[in-house]
Amino acid sequence: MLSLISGCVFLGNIMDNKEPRLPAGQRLTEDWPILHYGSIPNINLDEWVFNINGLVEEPLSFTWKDFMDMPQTKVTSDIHCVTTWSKYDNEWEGVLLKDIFKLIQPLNQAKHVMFHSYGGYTTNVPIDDLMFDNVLIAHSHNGAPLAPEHGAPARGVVPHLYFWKSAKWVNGMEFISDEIPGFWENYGYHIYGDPWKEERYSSF
Ligand SMILES: Nc1nc2c(c(=O)[nH]1)N[C@H]1C(S)=C(S)[C@@H](COP(=O)(O)O)O[C@H]1N2
Ligand SMILES: [Mo]
Repeated sequence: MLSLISGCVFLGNIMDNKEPRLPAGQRLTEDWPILHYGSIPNINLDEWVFNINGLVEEPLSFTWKDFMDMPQTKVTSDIHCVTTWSKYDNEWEGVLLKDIFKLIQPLNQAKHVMFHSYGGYTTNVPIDDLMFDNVLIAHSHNGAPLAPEHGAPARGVVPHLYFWKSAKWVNGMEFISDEIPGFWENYGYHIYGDPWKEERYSSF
């Protein structure tokens, strides 16, 4: 009798989940693979700068001190990489894009952002996707500063899209009107990249 009751509760929980935690075509990994094109840039914190420009009222640049003086937030999310590995429960710390948006005024025609990185990497994300509560520019992962190979001193983190949208060694956001492809998007990755829809590669 007791086991029947707990069985019912368990079933109820499963049915409350709209989707499984692991998206289709992904497998879980415990370690953290390192993936990037090109070499790891050497970035001096004294020279680090984050530039916000393009279709905004006033361009803005942060130094490392400006960035660390902004409200700091910790958020936990899962990573889903297009190469099929996923990693659960990553605690990121840094500045929410929501908080950055309080300091800037995108022009009406601005609909997308191109993230730019030291080394030349780029990736495009719609502005609306940056307003989620867990999208940030992170400097730490699971309580430790990011390692150089994972994007130190700071990287974008856009957890609801495949991980190529999370630019390592990030140094700016350019506001643009059109959905212009970034680096991997130009090489055939999907323009948007929703792991729940398996938007891995573009169809054209
Ligand atoms: N600057 C930069 N950022 C990047 C990349 C890159 O080549 N350069 N690769 C992307 C891809 S394809 C993935 S899967 C993740 C990998 O991040 P990780 O090495 O920390 O796991 O970084 C993304 N951000
Ligand atoms: Mo990737």
